[in-house]
Amino acid sequence: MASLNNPQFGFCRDCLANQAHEAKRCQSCGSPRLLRHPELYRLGIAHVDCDAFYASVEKRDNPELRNKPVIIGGGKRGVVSTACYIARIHGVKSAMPMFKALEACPHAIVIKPDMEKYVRVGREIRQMMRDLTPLVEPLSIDEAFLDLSGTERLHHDPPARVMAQFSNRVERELGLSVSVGLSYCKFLAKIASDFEKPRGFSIIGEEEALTFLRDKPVTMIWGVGKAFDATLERDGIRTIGQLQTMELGPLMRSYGTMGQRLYRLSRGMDTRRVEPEGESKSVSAETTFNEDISSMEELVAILRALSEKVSRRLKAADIAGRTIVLKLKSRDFKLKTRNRQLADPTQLADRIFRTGVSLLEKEIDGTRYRLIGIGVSDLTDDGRADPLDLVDVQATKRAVAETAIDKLRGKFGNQAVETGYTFGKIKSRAKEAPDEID
Ligand code: TTP
Ligand code: MG
Ligand code: MG
Repeated sequence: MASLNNPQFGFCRDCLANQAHEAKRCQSCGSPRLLRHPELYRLGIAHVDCDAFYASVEKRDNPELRNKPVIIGGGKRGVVSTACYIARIHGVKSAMPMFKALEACPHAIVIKPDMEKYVRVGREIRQMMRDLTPLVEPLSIDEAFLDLSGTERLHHDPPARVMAQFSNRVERELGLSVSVGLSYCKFLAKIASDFEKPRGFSIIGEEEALTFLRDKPVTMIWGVGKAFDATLERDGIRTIGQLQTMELGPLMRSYGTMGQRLYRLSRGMDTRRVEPEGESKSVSAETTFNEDISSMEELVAILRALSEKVSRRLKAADIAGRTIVLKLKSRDFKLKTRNRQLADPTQLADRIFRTGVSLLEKEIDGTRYRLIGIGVSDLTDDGRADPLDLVDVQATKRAVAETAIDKLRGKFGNQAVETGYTFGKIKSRAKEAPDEID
């Protein structure tokens, strides 16, 4: 039947059966969740975002919470991290002060965030994404872009069907729901995923992009935050449709490079690629001194503390990186960066530090430095970090020691253990005292 290949007829999100005509419900399973779109089988860029992520994880793990309003938050800042969709009906929102949230929804159950658990679940979801394509670009703990264009032969299915199966798999295997946006570019895929949350699947095609965007607020454009929105308001620009009527030259004269972005995105022109993790991001720490420093000994002590800070962040996010980057700024504000690639990704302070020291050694020539920083890039979370070194027994011993120190710090706090490098050395010169390191 030719009609089955006609995207207008679409398929059922629940049982994936092709639909033979424009019925309201699936002809096989009766589900109303049908996907139809003229470009259904041509679009390959998806954005996935979990629904009420932290709250959904807690509900999954405690079924008694299922039909109750749940707020995740509290802790030091006393704000809402997220609220389940039941609590949202009462007006509870992310970032709201907890007392306000409880005014709006007094019977809500408040749960402290369990970040370790959410990071773990986020990784499980990401792994399922990577089963579909290597081109997965995480944006945060609960969302990512996927580029599925060109995977049709691998999956024997177009991206739309692959993504529907993906969201079913996450529900079945992880007990969580996601919303999917499918388009031809990142900008519109991200907008689409937010469209019919929760359990949504929205499609924005190339043909409809201009019309779709016309009446939307300029704040929908990536990069237009509060301050820039105020600038645009001052200039009388409120909708994306207005930008569609403006030429590139005047926009760039008024807003510089941002003008170019306004010009392109307002017209649905977005050629940004989906960049898999590790290509552009890094984790780093740096410090500026009160007085410039030229001595190796003092710089090494600071480098150790910074390496530990970077390592703590990597460990907390459960990621590792392969390239170590040393950054130095001299008294005359000249910036130097030096980097070295390791054989395996690391998250160990010891390896970051030792690599940093070997890079630093070559830069000690009497130059007075005002800033030092150390970072790790080429990030990955694939679990291949820091294999025990069979050749360098000392390195293995240090790695084991570091794991033990981490455990102590986990129990007694970061100040419980100071290493020989940092002990008592950095308090005088560094602007940020080492005990400020989180
Ligand atoms: P979001 O994806 O923005 O929100 P969400 O998943 O809770 O809900 P939605 O269905 O609208 O996507 O953020 C993901 C998680 O990040 C969220 O569950 C909690 C955390 N978070 C905060 O801690 N503070 C915040 O202000 C926001 C927005 C999110
Ligand atoms: Mg979310
Ligand atoms: Mg999100």
